[in-house]
Amino acid sequence: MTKKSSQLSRSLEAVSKALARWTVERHATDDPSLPRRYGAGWQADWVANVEARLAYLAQAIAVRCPDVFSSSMLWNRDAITRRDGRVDDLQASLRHLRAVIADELPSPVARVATECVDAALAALDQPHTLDSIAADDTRHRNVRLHYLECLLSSKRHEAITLVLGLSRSGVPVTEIYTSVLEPAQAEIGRMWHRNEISIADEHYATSVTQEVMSRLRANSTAAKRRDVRVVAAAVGGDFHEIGIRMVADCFELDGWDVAYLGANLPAFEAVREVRERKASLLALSASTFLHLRDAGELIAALRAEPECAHAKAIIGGPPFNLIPDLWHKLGADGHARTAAAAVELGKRLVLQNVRS
Ligand code: B12
Repeated sequence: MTKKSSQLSRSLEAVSKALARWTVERHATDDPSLPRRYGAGWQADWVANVEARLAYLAQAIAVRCPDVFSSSMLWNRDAITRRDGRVDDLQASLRHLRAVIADELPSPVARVATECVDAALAALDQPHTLDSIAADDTRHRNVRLHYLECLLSSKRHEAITLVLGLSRSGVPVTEIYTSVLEPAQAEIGRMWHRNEISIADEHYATSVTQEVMSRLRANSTAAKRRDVRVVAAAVGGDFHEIGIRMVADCFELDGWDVAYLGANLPAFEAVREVRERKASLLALSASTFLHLRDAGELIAALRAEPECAHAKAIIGGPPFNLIPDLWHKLGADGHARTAAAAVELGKRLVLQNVRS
């Protein structure tokens, strides 16, 4: 990510409302059946939808990664299909958006933006489904499916008892995080996205998982303390806290001195914390594509702070698990798929010359 790509991204964002309006006007002229098919108020809804797509496009431009926009549109297609919408309307809307961008924006931003839209249109021509991963991993498969069933049927006590039982049988917390809680939450996300469960169902599951984590953490003992500090947080604007909390817990269980600062941490605070705590590592989480630019800018701010010159920055979250080289585009020192793997990565980056 560069200063220029960040500026191009913001310049697109600054005019996104107008672009969305023009796109919908062109679409309505081209397809007079839209008001009849989508009903009263359709135009305002469509403008909001196109604006939301432009937010993802702005992120793809910031990190110079068309896959970010393609992935977001495939994800959008999945949601539309599950809500009885028509994928050909999405495709037509993207073609009109492309034409508006090409006609109305100056060439530096138009060039990168149309490249991303073309990549998304090509991706939408290919088949793609969001398959459940809940049954994939064979480790603790039955407990995982049972836990998920408890979350979906409001059996909070049973969920807690189940996981604490697994812990008592000797399974390490890090393994329970990776093989039970994380895939269950991912499946909750998939079902929510596909309109199979409500937002309230997701909130219920998330609160149970947070409680389970607190109980597990209280019952576990950390390894011998290492004299090495890590600051762990999710980027400003990102409200997802479970992933980064798991990362923080795993570092702590491994003996690191951890400052867990939760979700939605403003960039200047993150840099200040790394500096003042003399941390060797910043573990940063970004759970949606919408937070990539802020994450990249935070890492750039860390690099620009002379007193943090020694600190390494690692990053993770669902977007980085989907697009393998995304972490590199943001200027991070590394990425790991899971909290347990984050600790191994941290050790490699920071402890190579330090006795552990
Ligand atoms: C719960 C949830 C929420 C809750 C969060 C509440 C809370 N207190 O945390 C709320 C309701 C706030 C929420 C909101 C939104 N969400 Co949400 N959410 C989820 C959900 C279902 C579960 C998240 C979770 O707990 N995961 C479990 C953890 C353990 O997994 P994880 O985050 O992947 O973390 C692991 C690894 O990625 C890695 N890792 C994580 N961080 C780090 C950091 C480092 C340094 C390293 C090395 C590794 C690492 O280690 C972790 C443990 O192994 C996910 C689904 C999913 N697949 O995760 C969607 C999901 C992340 N949300 C999504 C979206 C789109 C949104 C919204 C934009 C929805 C909307 N339209 O409003 C908003 C954004 C709000 C905001 N500003 O942040 C999408 C993101 C899609 C994308 N690619 O952009 C997902 C994937 C759902 C989906 N399938 O569509 N969400």
